[in-house]
Amino acid sequence: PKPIRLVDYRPPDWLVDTVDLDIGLHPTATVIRARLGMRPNPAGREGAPIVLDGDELVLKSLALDGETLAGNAYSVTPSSLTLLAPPQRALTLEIETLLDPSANTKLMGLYRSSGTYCTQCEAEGFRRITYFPDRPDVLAVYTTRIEAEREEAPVLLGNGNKVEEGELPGTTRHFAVWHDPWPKPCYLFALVGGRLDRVGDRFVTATGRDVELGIYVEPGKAARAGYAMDALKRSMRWDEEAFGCEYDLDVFNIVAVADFNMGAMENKGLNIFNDKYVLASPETATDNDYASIEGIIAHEYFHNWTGNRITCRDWFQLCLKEGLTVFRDQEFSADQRSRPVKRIIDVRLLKAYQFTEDAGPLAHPVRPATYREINNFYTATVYEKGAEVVRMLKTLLGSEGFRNGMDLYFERHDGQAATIEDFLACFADATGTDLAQFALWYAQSGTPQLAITGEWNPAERSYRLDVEQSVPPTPGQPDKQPMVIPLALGLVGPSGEDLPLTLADGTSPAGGVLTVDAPRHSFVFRDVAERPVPSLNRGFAAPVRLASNLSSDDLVFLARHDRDPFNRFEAVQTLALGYLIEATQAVRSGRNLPEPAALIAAMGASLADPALDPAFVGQVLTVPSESDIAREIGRDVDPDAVYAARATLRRAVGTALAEPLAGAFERFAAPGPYSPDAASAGRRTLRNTCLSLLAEAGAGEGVARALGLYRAADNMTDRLQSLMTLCHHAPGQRAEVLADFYERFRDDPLVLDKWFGIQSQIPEPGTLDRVRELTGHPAFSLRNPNRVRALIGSFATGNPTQFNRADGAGYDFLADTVLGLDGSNPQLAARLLGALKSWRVLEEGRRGKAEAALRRIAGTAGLSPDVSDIVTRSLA
Ligand code: HT7
Ligand code: ZN
Repeated sequence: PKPIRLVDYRPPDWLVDTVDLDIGLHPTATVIRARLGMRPNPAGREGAPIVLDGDELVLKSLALDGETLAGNAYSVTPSSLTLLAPPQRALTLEIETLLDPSANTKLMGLYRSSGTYCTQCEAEGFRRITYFPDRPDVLAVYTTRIEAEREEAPVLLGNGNKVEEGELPGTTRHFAVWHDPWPKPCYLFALVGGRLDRVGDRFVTATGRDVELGIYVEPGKAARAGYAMDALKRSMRWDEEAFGCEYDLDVFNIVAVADFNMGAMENKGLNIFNDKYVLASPETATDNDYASIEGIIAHEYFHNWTGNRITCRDWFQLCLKEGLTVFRDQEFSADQRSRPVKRIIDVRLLKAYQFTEDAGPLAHPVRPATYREINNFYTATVYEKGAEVVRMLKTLLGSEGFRNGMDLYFERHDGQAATIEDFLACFADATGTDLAQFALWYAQSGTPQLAITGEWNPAERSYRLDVEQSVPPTPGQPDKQPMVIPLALGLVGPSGEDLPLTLADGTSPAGGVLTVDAPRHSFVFRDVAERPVPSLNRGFAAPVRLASNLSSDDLVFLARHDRDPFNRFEAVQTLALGYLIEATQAVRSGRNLPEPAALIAAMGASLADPALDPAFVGQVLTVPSESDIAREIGRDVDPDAVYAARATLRRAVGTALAEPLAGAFERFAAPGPYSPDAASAGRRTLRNTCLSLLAEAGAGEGVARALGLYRAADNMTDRLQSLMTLCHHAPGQRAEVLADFYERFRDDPLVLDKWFGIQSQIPEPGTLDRVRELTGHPAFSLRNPNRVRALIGSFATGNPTQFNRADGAGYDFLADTVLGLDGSNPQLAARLLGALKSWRVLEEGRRGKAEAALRRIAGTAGLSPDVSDIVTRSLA
């Protein structure tokens, strides 16, 4: 297909004001009758035909203002229905289509998940239900009548409020009618029909509106929806308090389904979720699962204002709703939990996924200028970097300026389909700030680099910071302009206190934030009597790569004294990365590995500091991942050498700190029954991190302790972490504990996913064979995306040595899987293929094998647009 370009945007020629749907659910022959109230768009082309999108539809009938249309009045292609010469006035179009939801394996449009009828319309799934102008700038009011066998689908749900329901006399069928008063684009349409259990609650909004809340799950699973409901109510209250956003319908429903391509979907008043992000009990969900549920429930709920009430003009503006809503969910979780730890976790993810994407062939701007397949742009760049851009706006404008800009955005654009320009104009107008250069964050891809040199001048009692910025070339963007980068910093004095920041002209940077907007700056601070250590990019205020002249001693100092917790953590990570890069080189050249004494001392100091939050210490003790190290090395990467260096460091830490690690493991044992709160989860993170280091080092009875923890565990966090530790460091015990785990949870799909995932991540030569064998396990299915991601996705992204086997067998396996999956679920296939995006950083031998696997895919006939787009860009 031809690329779609942002510059070619044209308003729609025809608008749809009302959509009345009458849907007769049937497993293989669902009938959709759509009545569209349409009119010519004054902003469109005069006399234009009506062109509607369609995909895999069977057209049964078509009528205009009640009259069946003659065959020569319209034309149908596999992707469109065109009324060639419609009257240029308001009109009603009636379209009848026929679908087979059971055959819909793409999980887009109307499909069945474990027998439940459900829909997924973002981005372009509504055209798989009926012919429609499937673009987000066509907003309509929907009324949906759903009819089904009562036995098969006693629960019938739609967008908005339920206005009618009843039986069909003399039949076994029943119906419900839902009306959504808020105009919306068709990607927010949803319906559900099935045999589901319900957990109910209510919420009274700030202005006293009573909202009925429902979470619908597979029969027998209602007891596991309590945490999601609690998270929902907390989200609703938080959005009122933090952003003044109140819910606007009488009902808010969530439905959990087992087969879902992504995490969840924010359909108006009827969110549909991957059940992984709804269902939780102490025995089946880890602390991370609980945190994800809280974050995703909040994210989808927050879309009600940022995405639904104000939507996107076109799909290039995806970050308008996604980046902003990720920022909002991150802030929510930071308020519910530890803010510093939440920031550390978010930055780890940002670096792992977005920095990697930005450094490879799939790099694209936060707002892309062109795409071939929009499904491939639900990326870490659009979501996570998009959120960082919003965070920078807040840093630059201050809390009050940011809130004023948001208030103006809600006021000015409610009910509209907006653009990034509209969004930025609200902040510019609310604060009187020129944001023209800042807007480059949306247009230029690549992670900016800051090179910073600091020098203290004792004679002049001044401190100078020389700052240079550059943005690396990325696909289609060889040359870049300088960005606006908020540089949050402090100068930490010898006794650990922040020195006053006074620039040479006597002013102080507001909030300790310097604005870097030119290729080079020199900032001189005066009245600096003693040599400070600069704490740079505090809180990771800007998503940049930083190189500075800080010494190892400076980093150790910051790790102990910086009042910014993020930078205390980051100082240890920087020390660790420096060591790991050197150690990787030493492994490759057969030299002795360096001594990580300073790093171990810094980690030991954190472990010994009773004032620190255990969750924070757990993060400090978590050394950078193999992928982090590979990304920092950036070229000619040998994943085996990276693994060896990292394992050596972990062994050194486990050996040197055996006593305090074992002490912390004992000290932070749970005082009572399991609770998913952040403080309790933090204690478990720390204990399990200690355990894993001890087991790696063969010290402090790590393996015996892990076995004890596995057997006694009353919760999934401890059970899974100890299982992983045993699988990695106690091969003798592996078979027994894996079998035990399987027997305990064989009937629980979400937990079985964890069992598949753990095995695929064992860093041993036998793992690929094991993964292949597991694809033949009776519980494995290519039809369930969670299962595919658990086994094959975790192998490709969570097992660097085995996926990147020197013989290329890991790449071949992935290529076979992608090709095997492409026909049934192209979206999932394309996502899996993303695991090969960093192939160019590999050493020559592996690089050649990865390229061969990509070329084999590229040379296969009949690829989906999804896979074809990823493979083409990966090889470009
Ligand atoms: N807005 C939702 C995106 C989504 C999606 C996109 C393409 C294909 C399937 C999908 N399911 C959900 C989710 C979100 O970001 O909130
Ligand atoms: Zn979203």
